[in-house]
Amino acid sequence: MACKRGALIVLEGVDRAGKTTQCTKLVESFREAGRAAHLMRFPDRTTTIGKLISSYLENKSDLEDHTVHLLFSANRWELVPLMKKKLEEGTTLIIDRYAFSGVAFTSAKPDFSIEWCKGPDVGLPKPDLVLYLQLSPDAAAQRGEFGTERYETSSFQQRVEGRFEQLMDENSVNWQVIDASQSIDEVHDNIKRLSLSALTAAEHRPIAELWR
Ligand code: NYM
Repeated sequence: MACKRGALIVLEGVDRAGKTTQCTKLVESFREAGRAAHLMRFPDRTTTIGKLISSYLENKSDLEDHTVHLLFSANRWELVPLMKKKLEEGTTLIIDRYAFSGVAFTSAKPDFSIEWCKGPDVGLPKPDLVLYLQLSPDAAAQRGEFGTERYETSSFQQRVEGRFEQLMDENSVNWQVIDASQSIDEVHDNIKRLSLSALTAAEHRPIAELWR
């Protein structure tokens, strides 16, 4: 590789753990430190596939469970050329949810195995770091009511949390667990430190493939 590549950093966690706030702060702090950084989120609701997903999440349409799983994955694959271009140009990508949410949410439904759910995402660009913002269901509840989107119930979120925990048992992915009950600034400081060291480690390594 001629120049240093950017790092692929993913934030995951149950709803209301603070992922979106922390992604925005992390991009700002990278830029302030003079490092190119770009924020992405999945689902990306702006594409044609993303609009189908958004309508499903807003309960405006119904989709068969396998079908919507494949659409979430397709929504990541359609952004892969852009992701690779940015990484190779030296831009660090900070991503709000990725394939781990895909697997955790679908496999929280009845009759879906983790193995089947991973299939369509095998080979995606592998994150250099996955930060899991951990927050107990009680602490999450104190942050306000759930919204009205699909999956936003405490019983479903608890099953999702269990699936994330199963995914974190695998050591092929660089998971780091962050206590999301701390203040916004404390969480940010932890995340920033881990992200900067992931960037240094990634700079001269080729982009790997997820779950392969
Ligand atoms: N979600 C997200 C999935 O079910 N599968 C996926 O692959 C991804 C990326 O969509 N409840 C779920 C998790 C969330 C919802 O919400 C997206 P938000 O607020 O846009 O992150």
